[in-house]
Amino acid sequence: MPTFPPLKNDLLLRTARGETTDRTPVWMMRQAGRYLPEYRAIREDHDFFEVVETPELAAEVTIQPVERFPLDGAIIFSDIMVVPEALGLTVEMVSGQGPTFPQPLATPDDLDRLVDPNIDAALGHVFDALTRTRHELEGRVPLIGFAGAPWTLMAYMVEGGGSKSYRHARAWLYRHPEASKALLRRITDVVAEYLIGQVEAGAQMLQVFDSWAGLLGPETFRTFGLPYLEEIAERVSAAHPDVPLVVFAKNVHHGLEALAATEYDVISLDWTMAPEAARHTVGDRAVLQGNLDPCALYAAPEALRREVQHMLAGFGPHRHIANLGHGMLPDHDPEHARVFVEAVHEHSRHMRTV
Ligand code: 1CP
Repeated sequence: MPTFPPLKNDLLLRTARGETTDRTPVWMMRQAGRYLPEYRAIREDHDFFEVVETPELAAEVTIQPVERFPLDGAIIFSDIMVVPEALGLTVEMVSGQGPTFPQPLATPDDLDRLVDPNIDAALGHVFDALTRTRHELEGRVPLIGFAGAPWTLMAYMVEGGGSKSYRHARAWLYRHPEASKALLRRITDVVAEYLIGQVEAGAQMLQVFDSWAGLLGPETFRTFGLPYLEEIAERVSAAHPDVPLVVFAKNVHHGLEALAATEYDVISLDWTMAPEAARHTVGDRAVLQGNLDPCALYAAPEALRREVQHMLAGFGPHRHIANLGHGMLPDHDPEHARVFVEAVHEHSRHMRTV
């Protein structure tokens, strides 16, 4: 493994490991990206995948929010779609629409179009971006790596892009259960190896995004979601037991207890979940992350500060990483992101003194 500058702020990692700290760490999902003018300036000259595939640009964009706000983590600038690409599918980033697959998986026969990738060849650009970013961060904050969860990636690969209901992908689970499992298995193998490679390239914490897990029912989640999430955590923690693992299974109210029994150290909650109830369900088996409604960032600063205070009170001072309940939105005002981050600093210190 390469050697890197020593970490000056390890609040995020210590909290993820369950240690008590004198302030709640904070970062924001999708903290780099379109709401930042400095990101849009780079995108004027470079298309999305060019930024992702050029380590200098990816590092610059990853660090932009860290330069601007007192954050406790940096998440590598990339996308969950790099894994379907590595598996041989073409992904286009259509402006205003997000990722699009010109030839999605229509029938089980299409699984023959997938390739078994050489991870270093297919995803080496992400590893290079991580190594470069880790150096350029100079130990300011830990670097977070990530991947999409198997079900969420399958949803895009079958549907062909973003969708409200992902009905084609969900239809597969009932019409082609064995082919669905074969697909999920192939994605799982790549994601596990990819995440292990990310640690070896410099990632200090890893998050698995199951953004569309909430479209599954309790039983379909237990069959097509959870086992693959579990296996990823087992394989990554066997290789790197000290690297905290975070799972974000959006809207999976029914699955918190099962997630708490896995190797994930941190469970990231969306804003529809009550922190007190989640704490009651998971007990001390996991650290919680989240979960301010991203739309609270549209509120006036005073109202936003009250929302942050209320959220922090719900989680309590320990075993909590402050974050949003989902990602930043492209029309968010960066100054309101600042209010969010600074309010976490202020109120979480205050909570420990009263
Ligand atoms: O034009 C642009 O600049 C593209 C916008 C954009 C950005 C900035 C996309 C397209 N992806 C990203 C970066 C990205 N994606 C990051 C790194 C930035 C950071 O967090 O700071 C991360 C972690 C992701 C992860 C991601 N991509 C997820 C999981 C998290 C979530 O939001 O649920 C998902 C579902 C995607 C797919 C995706 N990529 C891009 C868009 C617009 C979407 C969503 C499409 C949809 O609504 O289905």
